[in-house]
Formats: sequence, C-alpha cells, structure tokens
Amino acid sequence: MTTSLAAPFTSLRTQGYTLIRSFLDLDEIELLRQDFEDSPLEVNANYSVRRVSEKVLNQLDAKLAAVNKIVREEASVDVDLLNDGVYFATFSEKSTLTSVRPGAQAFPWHQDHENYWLWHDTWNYLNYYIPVVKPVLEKSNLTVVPFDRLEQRVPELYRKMLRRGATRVIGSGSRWVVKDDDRGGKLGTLHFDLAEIEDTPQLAPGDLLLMRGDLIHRTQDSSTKRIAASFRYVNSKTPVRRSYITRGGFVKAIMTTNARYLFEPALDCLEHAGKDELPAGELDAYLKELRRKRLQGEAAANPSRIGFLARVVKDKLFGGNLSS
Ligand SMILES: O=C(O)CCC(=O)C(=O)O
Ligand SMILES: [Fe+2]
Repeated sequence: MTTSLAAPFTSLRTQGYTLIRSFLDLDEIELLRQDFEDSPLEVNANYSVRRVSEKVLNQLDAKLAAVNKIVREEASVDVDLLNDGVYFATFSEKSTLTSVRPGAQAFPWHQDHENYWLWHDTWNYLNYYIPVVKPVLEKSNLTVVPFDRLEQRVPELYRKMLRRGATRVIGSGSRWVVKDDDRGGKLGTLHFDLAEIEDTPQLAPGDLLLMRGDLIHRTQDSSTKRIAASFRYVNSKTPVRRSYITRGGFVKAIMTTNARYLFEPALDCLEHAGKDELPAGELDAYLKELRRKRLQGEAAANPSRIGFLARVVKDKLFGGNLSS
C-alpha cells in the first residue's frame, strides 16, 4: 500500500521504530513550546516531567491518529486511543532518580516502566516522540536499540525483551546487566556494549520518532537544553488488571509509589467498578476526568504515600483479587 507519509512503517515491526521528518509544522511546534511553558511540573518523583495540556492533546489527536491507521495496516501495531502526553527535558527542575547532576536529566538505557505497569501491552502501544526545542541537530537526541540488531547478537535475550517493559540496562565492568524492574532480579547479561548496535536518529524540531512501547532507548546526552513532547497511544480494548500494578519487586514498589498520582487512581477505578479487569478505555476516561478535577482543585494532586504503599503491601500479602 502507498502512503502519503513516506516512512517505512514495516520497520516499526522489525526494528521497533520509524522516522517521519517535519511531521509538525512551525505553528504546531510553537503551540507545544508555549504549552510546555504554561504546564506545571508533574508530581512524579521518578523524573522531572510536565504534562501536555488536554487542549493541545485534543488539537493534535487527529493528525497523530492518521498515522495510527497506516501503522495498523503495515506493522500490525494496533492503537486507537491517545492516553497522555508529556514533555521530557534534558534539564531537571527538581532532584529525581534520573538527575545526572544538579540541573541536568538524562535517562540511561531502559524500556519504559509506567506504561508497562498500567497497560502491560507494549506492542500495541506507541510513543510519538517529537523534539520541540532542539538547539543542536546532532546532540541530545534519543538513542535506540533496533530490535533486529539485538536479535542477531543475542536471540534469547531479544525474545525476553520483546513486548516487555520496565527494564534497565546497567554497565557492570565489561558486562551489561538487564535489570527486571517488574519482578526484580535480572533478565539477562550482555557481553558487549549496546553502543555497538545502537542508532541515534538526528532529530530537528517537529521530526517524529515513532516508537513501539517495548523499544530500548536512552537520552543521547544532556549537554544541550532540549525539550521533546511524547504522546502515548494505547489500544482501548487492552485489559488492565490490578495485579499489573501491585505485583512485583522492590524497585517497582518504590517507582509506583513515586508515581502514585497515576497508579492510585487506577486502583480506585478498578475498585469502583468492582472488577479485577477493565478495558484500557475505561481507565483512560477515569484518569482524564480525575485530571480535570485536580486542575480545578476538586481532587488532591497527589495521594498519600503511606496509603498507597499500604494497598500494595496488602495485595502482596493477601493477593489482589476482589474475590479473595
Ligand atoms: O527525552 C528523553 O531523553 C527520554 C525520553 C524517554 O525516555 C521516553 O520518551 O520514554
Ligand atoms: Fe523512556
């Protein structure tokens, strides 16, 4: 099939990402830059992040969703719902897990955590990553690991990382350890540096790096002040389960508590519905309504840390099913 957007979408299936140059026009880039300035910092203690406003999400949804349609046909990645959007900056506005030095932020090798714990399906999940402020073309990009190259080097580990999330790859002497932040422990060991197979598309403002949710990536460097918007699409029918949030290891308990503004409402939503499982679309609607209430001061911006931890510990001790 021919597309008006001349990008090889099949590479989303084989490599996990594709590139569309000049996807946004100058007005849209300016819209995002202004929205970043106007947005408050999110109450997320894992990293410094601001959220794209609902108004801007609604304005850009149709343009992004047109790409989803082609992706569904050419890459068998099926998403239909714009769940959220955030701004990632290479400068940190507070001290977090990802602060490399005061004022700087760089994300080391990882597969995203929070989306894995909310939705669990990282194949039918897209990250529309678009630089908004980008002073130097060859700096402060996003570096990725093409899945086909990973498969060639380490087929077994490739199979474990495909469709997964919540991992980090950490250097340890001459080896690299893949940490499983979902269950705890390690997923595998690499005896070569990922730099040997990495790719760093050089992005200008408005260029779109479209990534599947399971792609391994990191910040190239934080030597320039770059801001990128990242729009997240899910499949509205993906089932969400309480155990995806509360089950797992120590790192997960810490990280979900650090981002309890997101996970506590997900537990509430399942409990209000009286179900152990809900379609993603229902949770998405609940989260969006809550966001409106928070912005109007009708709901607390961040729930209590102890309260959230207590729910997680209770599930670990007694199991998370309503029936139990
Ligand atoms: O912008 C960055 O450097 C990191 C972005 C990232 O990790 C993401 O989009 O998931
Ligand atoms: Fe990420």
